[in-house]
Amino acid sequence: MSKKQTLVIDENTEIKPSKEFSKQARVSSMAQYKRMHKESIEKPHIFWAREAKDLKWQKKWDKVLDWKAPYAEWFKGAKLNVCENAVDRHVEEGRGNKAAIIWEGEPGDKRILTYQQLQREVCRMANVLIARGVKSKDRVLIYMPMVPEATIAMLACARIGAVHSIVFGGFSSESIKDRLEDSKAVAVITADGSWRRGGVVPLKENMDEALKGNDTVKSVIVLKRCENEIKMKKGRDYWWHEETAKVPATHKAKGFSAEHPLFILYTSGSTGKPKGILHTSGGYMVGTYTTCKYIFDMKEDDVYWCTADVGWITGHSYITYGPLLNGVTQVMYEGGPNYPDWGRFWSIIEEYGVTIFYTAPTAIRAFIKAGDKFVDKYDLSSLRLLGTVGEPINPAAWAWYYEKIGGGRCPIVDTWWQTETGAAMISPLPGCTPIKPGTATLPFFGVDVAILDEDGKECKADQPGRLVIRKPWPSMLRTIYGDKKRYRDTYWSDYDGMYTAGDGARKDKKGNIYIVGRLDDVLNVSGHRLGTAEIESALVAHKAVAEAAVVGKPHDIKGQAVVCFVTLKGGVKETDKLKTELRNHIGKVIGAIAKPDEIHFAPGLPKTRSGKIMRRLLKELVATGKITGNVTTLEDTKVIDALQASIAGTA
Ligand code: 6R9
Repeated sequence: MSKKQTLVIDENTEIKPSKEFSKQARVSSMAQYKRMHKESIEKPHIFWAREAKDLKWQKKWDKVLDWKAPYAEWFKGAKLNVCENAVDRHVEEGRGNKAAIIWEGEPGDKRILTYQQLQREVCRMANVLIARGVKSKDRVLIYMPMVPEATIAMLACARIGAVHSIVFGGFSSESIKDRLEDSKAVAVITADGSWRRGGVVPLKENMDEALKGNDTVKSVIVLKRCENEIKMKKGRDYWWHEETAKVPATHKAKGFSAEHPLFILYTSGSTGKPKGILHTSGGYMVGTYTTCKYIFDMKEDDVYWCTADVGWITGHSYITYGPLLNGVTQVMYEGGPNYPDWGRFWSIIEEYGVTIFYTAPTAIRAFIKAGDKFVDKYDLSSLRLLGTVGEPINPAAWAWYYEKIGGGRCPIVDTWWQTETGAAMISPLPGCTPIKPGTATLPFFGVDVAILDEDGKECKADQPGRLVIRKPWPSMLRTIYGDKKRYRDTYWSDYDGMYTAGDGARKDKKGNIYIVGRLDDVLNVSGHRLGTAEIESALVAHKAVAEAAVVGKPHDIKGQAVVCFVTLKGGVKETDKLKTELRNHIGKVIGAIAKPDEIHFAPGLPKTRSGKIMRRLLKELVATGKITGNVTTLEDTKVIDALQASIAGTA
């Protein structure tokens, strides 16, 4: 054990960046960070114009920001092509033969795509989409495994001005169906299947089910990945390899306006229906580019790896767009972290010499549980910077990540952000910010963050409140697709002209921000957002269920586990078989990630006299096994005894 590893890390540990790291970083002192942050808040037009100059604009903007709360226009009047910036620009600048994507499939197959090859593949797919009649602003639904073609599909849409909407490969047919209906997609890009922990996820079969009764989708492009048996519908379904063979590998990237829609990504909110978060081109491009440059300190020689899936916002901003806009080499991996064993990630880092590694706290906790022996076999000395995202990281996991993976030498950037924010908002800058377990530390450039109490007053140090952003930022969401009212009501109605994140937070005396967790009915399970209302509506759609309430319970590895309380219809028997059926039913309606950890049958749910389910009591019950909180507003106190007995397993 090295000397560094004897350091005891707890929540009070503060680690300053090393001199070596600071020296080579873009921002190397707190004074420089403060100066730049001040300028970015007070003179956003100057700050962002300077950052945007690194990128290629077919026509320059007339105005950096036009803000009529809650609607922002960034880089107004400009014309650009995001795909041209992520791909062609690097070929033009001499990076044509540099590896853009080093990919490893779960079964062990490997591929490297240079920037030039990526350009040719993207152009081919752009030409295929055009040939299939896809036009600017048309929506294209992508349901793909973690293969380079997922990135190629996204970039091809961006190139022709079509709007991609990715559905995570773990979501079910019914989830796809909802998203197809809401976005009125005209085309779909998918694959026969996807490898996951040695098995095949039947993507095309799920898609076929989702497309039943659909009349907007005219063509489905299918990548051959697992060679599993699938059906191809004549006149609708086309093979990726056949279509791309028919078209040229060149395509001229046209400029689109800066506010041209780039993608829709659905995320969970506090009601049953997922929200289609809409992001646009110019601001999102500048936001993802700039955060990668400063937070991940991306340099020409870096080998960067983000372990997210392109189906989530992290995969959009920090696999597809940000890293490619910065022209780095990145690693992409298809499968599970424990396939064939828990050493897979570390073997990939050793093999490709990964320098920057970005993952989620839930993965870190799972690695700790699996044991150090899986890490010890590998040489991780290429790493120089680590990142986390998705949920608060507990000090024990932080300490293990810092010492065991980072060898006590790599800064950790704990990045707080959301599907809605498009890019990281609160994070250390690795060359200057002192890092501390459990805090995402300070706001990024252009981010004016505050923690407010219910009356809109700023909270004092250490007092928890609601996290808000007081000024617009380039990569912010522009609306909820097709629902402006919901956009205003959800994000902009709590405090005048300010964005409400839905998270509770507190600031310490030094200004470090600690995220306490969601204030709404959104769960964070293994870093994935799930709405309790979505799971409840899936449950009550089952013929045996009369009523259901879903709450989160603290979980060592996942962060939160899903716990359901279910009241059955009269005459239905409470059996274990039915519990299994309900679990599978949720899996079918939403996707496997939503399958609950516990289902409890309850003769009744605790309700207020006005009929509202008192979730706070259920939360307390699952966390502690008891209900001690105020129950005076409860309609029927007898249900409490029954619930406590059911949790204790004595019912
Ligand atoms: C990027 C992403 C957003 C919610 C967010 C918050 C939680 C994300 C975090 C974090 C503490 C961090 N969250 N990063 N909490 N520390 N570094 O995860 O987007 O899927 O939309 O989730 O995740 O609660 O509000 P998304």
